[in-house]
This record gives sequence, structure tokens and C-alpha cells, in this order.
Amino acid sequence: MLSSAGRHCQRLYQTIATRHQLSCRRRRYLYDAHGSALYDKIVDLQEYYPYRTEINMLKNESPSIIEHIVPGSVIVELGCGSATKTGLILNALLERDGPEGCFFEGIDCSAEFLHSARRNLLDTCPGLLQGNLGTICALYLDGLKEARRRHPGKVLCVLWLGSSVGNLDSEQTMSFFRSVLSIGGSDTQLFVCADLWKDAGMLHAAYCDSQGVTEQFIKNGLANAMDVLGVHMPVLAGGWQYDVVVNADLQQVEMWVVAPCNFYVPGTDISIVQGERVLMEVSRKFTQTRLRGLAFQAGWCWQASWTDGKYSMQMLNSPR
Ligand code: AVJ
Repeated sequence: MLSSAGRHCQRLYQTIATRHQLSCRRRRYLYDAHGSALYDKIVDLQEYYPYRTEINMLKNESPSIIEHIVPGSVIVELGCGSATKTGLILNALLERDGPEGCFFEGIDCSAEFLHSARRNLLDTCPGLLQGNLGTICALYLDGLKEARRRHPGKVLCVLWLGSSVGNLDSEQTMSFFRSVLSIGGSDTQLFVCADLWKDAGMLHAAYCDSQGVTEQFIKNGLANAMDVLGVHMPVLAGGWQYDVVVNADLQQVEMWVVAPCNFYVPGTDISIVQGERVLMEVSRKFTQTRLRGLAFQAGWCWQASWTDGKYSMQMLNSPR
């Protein structure tokens, strides 16, 4: 059960999330330009293993991954960013199916990212035909609908890299899995990467790095949220404390901040007292069984998976 302070935290978090979605066309408060730049630094951190691990796994396993992708499928990447990993799969497909048989649609809500994704893929996948390389500036599901519309009758192979599934709770994950299935239709595939539950020390270090970059990332999100909520309070100078909790019961890493003083959120009945904890981000960690269980409950069939014990990639298939 949540303490009353705990309930407040949840409510502040919800308020931040909803308000920000309304006012910033749903671009999340953590990933504005500054937040995205900080995230780029996070993935280079010694302690932050997921990014490197995923790239290595994609590199090593691409031949075996593409064995599960039928020739002529459209590769659709959710949140492709600047598409720095996609080439690992596309090049393996290009080698097997040739330029005429290789199609890509990248979905992202940032037009700048899509621009660099395009440049990046034309650079690193020389075989990819310009006409077979599409970009869609939209949220995941709207983008997926557009990809479906652009390629009637083709099989969609949806890539969801980066372990972003860790930011959704179980309900949201299942409802998202269901939506992907219903938009993609029969013969759709979903390739999901997810970080696995592991040693608490390693998890803690990954989200509480020695250079304090993750702390800056979270505090930038807090500053954005405060702005949107109309709370005028300097976050970076204001003594907020950053605290990472590795929650074994819920198998997730929680990124909290601790309030340095009392304040009200204007226009709401939310008041925060000094020392109160506010939950800023959750990164869920999985076991392969649990992730497959969620997919299964959402109507998907499991097709294949790859893991190094720390990280996992699952290939799911729509039922036949
Ligand atoms: C983008 C969800 C993969 O949870 O590891 C990293 C976000 N936040 N450090 C993660 C994040 C703080 C990241 N994902």
C-alpha cells in the first residue's frame, strides 16, 4: 500500500505526465532537445550496459534474426531515432533479398531524428533503394497505421528496439501489444528488445552513474514538468536530491527526486512537502518468461528469442 506521501507522488507524476502530453503535443517531458542530448551521453556511459549490449547482440545475431523474417516484408521501426542500429538488420536482409526485396519505414515523433535516420541509412546501407526508405513523423500507433496503409498486402515486421517496453506498465504493455496486432493484421511480426532483471548493484550503477549524467537527465525532465505545471522553482540549483531505487518486488528501477522545500502546484490541490519523494521514471526489467507471457495474453505467438543472460530479444508472430 502507498503511504499518503506515496499517493501524492503518484498523483504528481500523473499530473506531470498528462499536462505535459496536452501542452507539448505529447512529446514527453524527459526527451526535449536537452533531454535527448543527455540521453545520447547516457548510452555512452561505462555503467549503462543496455545500449552496448543490444548493439552487440544485433551484430552477432542478425543472420539468425533474419531467418525469421520472410522476404519482401516491410521493416517498420517504432521510435527509430536516428536509426543507428537498424542498419545491422537491414544490411543482412539486403544481402539475402537484394535491393528490390527490402523495404523500411521509420516512425518517430521527431522530424529532426527522421532526417538524420534517412541520411544515416542511405550512408550505412548502400543497397537500400531511396524509394523503399520511408519515414513517418508520428506517435507509434498512428505511424504504424500509416505504414499499414502505405504497404497493403505486405507483411510488416515491426522492430521495437531500445528496451522502451520497460517504460510501460503491464497493462499498457498488453494494450500496446494488442494494438500492434490489430493494426498490423495477420502475418505481422513484432521484434521486441527488453532488459532483464539482474544483480541489483549493476542495475543501480546503470541509472546512478558516477558522472551524474542520468541525474541531469532526470532533473531536466523535472524542470520541464515544473514549467508545464507552472511551479516556479529552480530545479537544478534548488537542491533536489536524486535517488535510484532498485525495487526487487516490482522488478523495476525507479528514478526518484526528493523535494528540497514545500510547494504547491498551482491550479491543483497538490502540495509537496520538503523531503517528499517524486517518482520521475520507471525502467522495468523482465524475465523472458514474463515478457512472453504478456505477449501471449495479448494474442501473440512466440517465434524465437535471443539472450546473453542480461538482455533479451523476442520475435513474436501474429496467430495463423
Ligand atoms: C530509453 C527506456 C531504454 O530505461 O534504460 C536511461 C531510459 N532513463 N537512463 C532505460 C533511461 C535513464 C532507458 N530507455
